[in-house]
Formats: sequence, C-alpha cells, structure tokens
Amino acid sequence: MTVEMNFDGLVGPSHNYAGLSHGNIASSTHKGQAANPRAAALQGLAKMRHMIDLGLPQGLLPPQERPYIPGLRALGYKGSDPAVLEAAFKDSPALVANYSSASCMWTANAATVTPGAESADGRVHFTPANLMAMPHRALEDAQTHRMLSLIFANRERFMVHAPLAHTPLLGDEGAANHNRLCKSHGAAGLELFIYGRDALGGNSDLKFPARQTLQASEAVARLHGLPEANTAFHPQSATAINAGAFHNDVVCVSNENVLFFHENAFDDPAALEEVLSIKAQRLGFRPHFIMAPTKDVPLADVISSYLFNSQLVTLPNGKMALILPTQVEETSSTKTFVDSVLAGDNPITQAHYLDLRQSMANGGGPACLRLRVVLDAAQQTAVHSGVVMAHEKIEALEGWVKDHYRDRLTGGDLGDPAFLTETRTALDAMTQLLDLPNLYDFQRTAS
Ligand code: SUG
Repeated sequence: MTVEMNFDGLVGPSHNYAGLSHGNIASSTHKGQAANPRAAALQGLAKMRHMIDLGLPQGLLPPQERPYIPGLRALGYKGSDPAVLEAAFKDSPALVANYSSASCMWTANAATVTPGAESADGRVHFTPANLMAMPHRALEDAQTHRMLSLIFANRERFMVHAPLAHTPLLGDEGAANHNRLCKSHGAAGLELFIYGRDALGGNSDLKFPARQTLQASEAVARLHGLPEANTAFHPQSATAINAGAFHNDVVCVSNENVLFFHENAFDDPAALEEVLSIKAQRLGFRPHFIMAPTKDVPLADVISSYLFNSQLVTLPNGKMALILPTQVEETSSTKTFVDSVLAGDNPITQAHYLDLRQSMANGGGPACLRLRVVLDAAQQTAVHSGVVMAHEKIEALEGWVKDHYRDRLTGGDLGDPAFLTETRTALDAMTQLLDLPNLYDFQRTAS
C-alpha cells in the first residue's frame, strides 16, 4: 500500500532564539530570550509519538552538527576546533549564532519531494532546498543532501538531486512552498508550486523577503520530470508575506483532495481554484477547497496561531485529521473556525492540539517540523531503517535527550567550547542509536 510518511526533524541540542529570520515575526519577537532545547526536542518527539498512535508511519531526520566548525574554518579561522569557535565568538557572537542555529529541525524546508506517481521515472525525487534567503539556513543544504542520500540510498527507488545553485535567481525553500493534490496518495496528482517572487520579473512592494523564486520552482519541477499536466505554479500574495507568512505553509496546507487555506494566501483565490479544478478534473478527481475568510479569521490571528501550519493527514479509516498547535485552540477566531470545519461537509473530522511552544517561538509549527514523503510498498522497505520511528525508539531518544540536552540556552552559551563538546557527544550517541555511523564531519575527521 502507498502511504505518506512524515519525516520530522529531531530538534538539535543548540536550539536557541537568535532572531535570525527577518520576516518571521516569531523569530524576531523572541530574539535574545532563553530557549529550552530539552523541552523543544521532547515536544517534537511527543508529536512523533502522537502520529504513531494515530496509526501513521513516522520517520525522522537527524539534526545537523552545530556549532558548525568547518563552516567557520572556511571563513579563515584556524587552530583547534575550540580555538576556532572562541576566536569567531570573540569577533562576532552574531556570526557564531548563524553557525549554531538548530534550524534544520524544520524539515518542511529540507527538500521538495515528488512521489513516483508523478515523476517521469517512477522514482521518488528529492531536491534539497538551498535555503539561500537566510544566512543561517543557507548552511544546511550540503548536509541535507548528504543525509537524504544516506537515508534514501537505493538508486532504483529514489533520486536525490543536488541542491540548486546558490544564486538569487534560485531561492528555494523546499516543501514549505509546495502542495500536492490527488485522489489518494498513490494516484498521480497535481503538484502546486507557490513562489514568493519572479526573480526575472518586475519589482514588488514587499516589506519582507520573498524567499522562493518562480525560477527555483520551475527548475525543481523540471529536474523531477514532472509533466505539465501534473504541475501548477502560482504566486503567494504580497499581503501574506508582508503579514509574516515567510513560507506559504503558514497560510495553506493540502492533503489528498483537500486544499485548506486563508483568503489572503493568494491574491485571487477563485482564479487559483479554477485552474486547479480544471487540471484535477483531467487527472480524474475533484479538489475540495476549504478557505478561511478574513472576516471570520483575521490574517494576524492566522500568523500568530499558525492555523494553516497544521498537518492535514489521512487516518487509517480514510477520514482526515488536523494536527494543530495549541495556540489555535487558545485563539478564539481560529478555534471557532476549526470547530466549524469539523462540523461541516468535508473530509476533516478530527482536530488534535499539540504543545510545540519551543519551536513555535521561532516560527515553526507542526507542518514546518515535517517532510512528507509518499512511498509505495517497495520504497518503504528501501528507507534506512534507523530513521523509521516506533515507540521503543522514541523512548530511547527521549532518554538520550534527557541525558544530553540543556534546559536553558542563550546566545552567550554558543561560544563556549564545553558546549561544542556537549553537542558532539550528544550527536555521536544519537548516530549510534539510529545506526547512522559517520554522519557528521566531526566523526569523519576524528582520528
Ligand atoms: O526559516 N526559523 C525558521 C522557521 C522555519 C519554518 N518553516 C516552515 N514554515 N516550513 C525560518 O525562518 C529562526 C531561527 C532564529 O531566529 O534563531 C528560524 O530560522
């Protein structure tokens, strides 16, 4: 049977609030506050357990090594690893914060994924996102590429492309700007690429960065062998970006035949619905559009609660469930809207509210924390078994977090060589737990 497997980012030990993402309101608001990496990782693992308890397959993507000493070395810092860290921190704590971010936890930005049902060769295609809009995130793609190549190593079943070139033409933020509509996960569907700007077009009136370019979306579609009939490109509205929707998945989410979105996500939602309906009809299904109108749900409430950064999943009984952050339950407009959706005539029948406050304070909700990968039976067996989650493994990881993670981390801690050692000891133990030896640079260069 073909399933959708969510690969959640395991929150790394350096989770902190450095205010690195201009245009991401939560990141700016929490800048300088103390973070709790232990609670962040445990909240993420609790979400994974919740999904397993719902009967859904669950995977994990390991954190990257941070602070990233090879990156600082490439800037000219020399000496032992602790000396590199100390010298860089003395020069610029802000620089070290960029090289220490745990931002790879938001795996919706790890890659864009095309299921075999649509790709030209029947393989699952991955393009790691170059994330070049933000300095701290642009450091992720090389390690992401390596990690995906290891986890999806079987070349008969999977194709992991190189990330797009780091040029302003090709800003790529991965699955956060990509929706898939289909009759069922295994059927050929329609991949909707949402872009923030046309890098070859005119100027727009944006106050915040539009991270995804049309040219990047088109390149990914081409590389994945997507036929025109299975592809659509559409702009994100400047209204949404200016209000703090730095990725489309802050205002829109899809699952099978449902597109769930806010009225301000797109300039002309009716036009988009028409294009999608025509294309979907040719593919043999009818999309179900569920739009939250501004008059009922103000855009500001959407951005603060992350209503649309929910996971919309199909349960084993065929019904759909929303996995939402607790902030949605605590905001009256969004709670009322969810209740009306549950009572309405549509496939969504359940809402689950989860506490993800540590990630949310950096602008990452349930949907940011996961990468969706549709897999047929043969592809499922070809995934590296170490990252396929089950209760025992989650319990082991919880124990590992409690052993290795701090419950308080500030920007001032990032330059401490003792913290570097701590993170490496933690990551080393985790790779043993998940049977992923030599994943990290520090493991491969250690003699
Ligand atoms: O890229 N925050 C991330 C949040 C990513 C959310 N992902 C999706 N919407 N799919 C970002 O802005 C904040 C880091 C800091 O400020 O310390 C950060 O990188």
